[in-house]
Amino acid sequence: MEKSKKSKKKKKVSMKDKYIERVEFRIFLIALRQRYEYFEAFKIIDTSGDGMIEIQEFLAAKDLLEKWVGLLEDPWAHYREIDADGSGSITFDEFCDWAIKKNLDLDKEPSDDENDSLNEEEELDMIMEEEAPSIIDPNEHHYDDGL
Ligand SMILES: [Ca+2]
Ligand SMILES: [Ca+2]
Repeated sequence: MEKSKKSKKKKKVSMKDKYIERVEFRIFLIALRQRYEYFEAFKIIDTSGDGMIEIQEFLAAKDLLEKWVGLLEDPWAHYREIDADGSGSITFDEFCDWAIKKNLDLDKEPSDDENDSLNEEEELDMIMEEEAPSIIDPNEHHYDDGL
């Protein structure tokens, strides 16, 4: 029986690339989390659930919005500002653009729970610690004779 030497093609990835991947993944997680929080906020304001915030919904959510961004002296002006394309309704993308511009901090939500000990950074670190071994370990080659 002849064993032909198969030339195994293994992806060579330098540690440097791995590191960049890790950093990018982290940024991705932060962005994803932020967008998720904005989406949750958007859903609360969009009471009709049609994926758009109309002026009535915006005005009804004024108190909530003021918790996030401070006093809205002229809600109509803010509404027009968020409705960037002037369509008369606010889409999630428009809401996101505005929220990012305002650096909306949704952690200001009413919660008297002062002792949630983990901040966002620490939570993400924990996620990364769990993910890291399988992503990073260069000695792991489980893909030998697959395919
Ligand atoms: Ca709506
Ligand atoms: Ca619009």
